[in-house]
Amino acid sequence: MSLSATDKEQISKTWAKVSPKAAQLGVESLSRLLVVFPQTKTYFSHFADLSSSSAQVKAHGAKVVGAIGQAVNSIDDIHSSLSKLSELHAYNLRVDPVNFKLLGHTLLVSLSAALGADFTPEAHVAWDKFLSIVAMVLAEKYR
Ligand code: HNI
Repeated sequence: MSLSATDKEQISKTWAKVSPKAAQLGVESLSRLLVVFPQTKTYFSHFADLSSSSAQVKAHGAKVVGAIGQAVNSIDDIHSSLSKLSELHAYNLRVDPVNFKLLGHTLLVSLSAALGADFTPEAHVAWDKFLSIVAMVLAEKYR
């Protein structure tokens, strides 16, 4: 899968709109992940509080979206941008790759809520493709 020039334009245009609220986007998508797919909570059993008001969930959501922002800024080389994180998730955290797709889904929902009418079908397909690539790159060190 690869992103077309139009996809890249859509992503940079919509990212410019949501990036000032990146931390909020992060906590919302992570909170949705933990509520909608509660099996994902197992990876965060070391967090004292898993509610959306949890300082740990907020901090972690901000980190995740920070990495998404870096990948957006290196859209022509997502592999290099996420290479260290790919190693961390595969070798240290051992997160089952199915979960990357679940987070991709909750990120899409949060993007849609944040962008409203600007989340056009063209923006939607671009982000869906982009997040699938992110999920694939994060899982590529597993075997
Ligand atoms: Ni993920 C740590 C980015 C999906 C479980 N994760 C991070 C960090 C970033 C990050 C950034 C912080 C690294 C550091 O401190 O050096 N994670 C991402 C991205 C995605 C993703 C970009 C997908 C879009 N991570 C997931 C998923 C799970 C997950 C789907 C589990 C359901 N991540 C973790 C855990 C940690 C983590 C667990 C360590 C948290 C901690 O602070 O102990």
